[in-house]
Amino acid sequence: MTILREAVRVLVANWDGSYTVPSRRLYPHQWSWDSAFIALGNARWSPRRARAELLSLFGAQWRDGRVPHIVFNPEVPEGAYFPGPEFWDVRAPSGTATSGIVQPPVHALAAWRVHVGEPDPAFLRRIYPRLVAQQEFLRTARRSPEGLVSIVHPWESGMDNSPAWDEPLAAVPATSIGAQRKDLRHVSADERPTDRDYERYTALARAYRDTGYRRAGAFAVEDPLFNTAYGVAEIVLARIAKAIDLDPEPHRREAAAITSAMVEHLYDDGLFHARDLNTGCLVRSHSAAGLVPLMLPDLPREVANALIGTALDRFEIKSGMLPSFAPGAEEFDPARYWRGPSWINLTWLVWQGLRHRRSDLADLLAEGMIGAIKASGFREYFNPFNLAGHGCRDFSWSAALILDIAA
Ligand code: 2M8
Repeated sequence: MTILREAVRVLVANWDGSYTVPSRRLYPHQWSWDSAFIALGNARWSPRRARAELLSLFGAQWRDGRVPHIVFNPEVPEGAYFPGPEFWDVRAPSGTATSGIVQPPVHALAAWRVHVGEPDPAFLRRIYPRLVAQQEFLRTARRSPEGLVSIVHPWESGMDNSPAWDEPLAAVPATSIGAQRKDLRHVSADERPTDRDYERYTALARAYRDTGYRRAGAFAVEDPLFNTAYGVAEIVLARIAKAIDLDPEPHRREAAAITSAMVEHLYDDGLFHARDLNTGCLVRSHSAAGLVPLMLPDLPREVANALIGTALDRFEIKSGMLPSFAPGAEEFDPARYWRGPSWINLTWLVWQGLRHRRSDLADLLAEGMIGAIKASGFREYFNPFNLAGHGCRDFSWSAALILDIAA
């Protein structure tokens, strides 16, 4: 099948020797959750490369267990990406320059799938303590009184300019960044966050940096996608622990605790929502992040059924496409980044959640993802109605996850 050969071509072209860049020009370093999705795809044709991808990312893990959202390649000129290493001004114990924030912890799931594809207990033994430390960081540094994990920057959600962040971000004072943005050299301004968004992203990151990456600034939310990733990681860590003769029970208990805390505090009226820690209130938006908890196997049946109803009614997934924000909502924009377009990784997460609940709908999403790529190539995101491609071309996780879906 040509599309699969093409997917491998994209991943080979974006490989940098021990990891894969998300895209050559727009994102020329290693990104945390991108590497997990890329490993999932690489597992289908080169398990060795998949293992290397994850081990190289965890090579930049901090002493406190955090896995930075960007690991900078010292050979890429400072001016190639903003904000670069000089802005973040921090190094991992390995000596590599990194950012100081994190991304959704989907890595345990990737590590487990890589192992299932080609069993390698030595790899599992090597990565398990690192995955545990990643969770431990979130549990200790980011745990809220409700038992949920919080994020301190929209970049940590992976869904940077989602309309869900408009309200909590409004509390962040914007500071001018001049003409430092590099993304607009590669992608049209209509498809990216606004300058105002960037002023706030930069102000928030600077404030966090100035506390030694310890204390949250004006943005602190509990995000359903992030908490689901955390919970799924515990479920998978239980499997990994069992496979290497360790006790799976603590992981099972943690997964159960996070599932019930999410249902209690983040669920309302057919969708999970983020909760703003500064106001204590739910941010009632229409983000598809609220459907990702379908991945949690112990979700109460009535909650799972209500989410599926929402996916059908408000997100119109019968079309085969999952918009990142509900099309009927005022803020919806089919072409602007995380404000409406369909993304392969987000769709993949919901697809995972539907596979064992409604395989008919999961199949529709799989066909939709393959159809979008056939129509427009391995683009970063897609208009959910006419499948027009947006953002950069030859985007790694779009290629990687197609390999996983088609396998
Ligand atoms: C996007 O985020 C980066 C900042 O981390 C950016 O806009 O420069 C997001 O789509 C994020 O989820 C993704 O990991 C990253 C690289 O693909 O790009």
